[in-house]
Amino acid sequence: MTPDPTASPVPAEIKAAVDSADTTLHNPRRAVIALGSNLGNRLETLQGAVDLLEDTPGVRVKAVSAVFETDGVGGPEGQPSYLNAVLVLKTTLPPLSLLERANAIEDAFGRVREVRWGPRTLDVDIVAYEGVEQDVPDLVLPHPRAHERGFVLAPWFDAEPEAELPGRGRVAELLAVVGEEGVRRREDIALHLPR
Ligand code: PH2
Ligand code: MG
Ligand code: MG
Repeated sequence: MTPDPTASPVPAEIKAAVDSADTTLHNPRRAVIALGSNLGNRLETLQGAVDLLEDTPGVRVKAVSAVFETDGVGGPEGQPSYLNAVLVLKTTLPPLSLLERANAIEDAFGRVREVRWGPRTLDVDIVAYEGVEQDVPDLVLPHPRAHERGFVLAPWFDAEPEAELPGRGRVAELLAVVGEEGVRRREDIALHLPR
């Protein structure tokens, strides 16, 4: 069927309403995810999270950092050390849909929500989503503590040396300020991109 050239275009306000009701975006956006685990088989869990993210419709994992062994920051004294890594994604999911998926992946690995900053099988945090800066109850973007956490900045710098944290500046500079104490790159283990 050929389009009727005399048909009226969709009014802008209707278009806007349809777009905001849609759960997907048309252009993929760049998102940065931090993974952390300090209970159970930490490496297997992190790889499982990478695989489940890649299996998500509307998500492609574009880059995976090296794995870092890191001392626990905050939380109970003497909690076991973490494995941390950072992923760069392209996604057509809007931020809150990506967050829902991140939470579902944590649940799939038996995450129990108890002590704040306490030990966990899996933590999947959205560190940044394009240049978005927002402060809404469920999701603050960028992650409000990313700029001061070596366990996020060191793997992010590894995955994306030129990266910028929206509103905070270059990851390389933030990492130089924070330093790498308590953050050790593990040369003996690695995560891989699915397929
Ligand atoms: N996550 C926390 C609290 N403390 N410490 C390290 N080393 N790595 C983490 O991923 C981490 C933490 C809360 O999300
Ligand atoms: Mg976290
Ligand atoms: Mg979290």
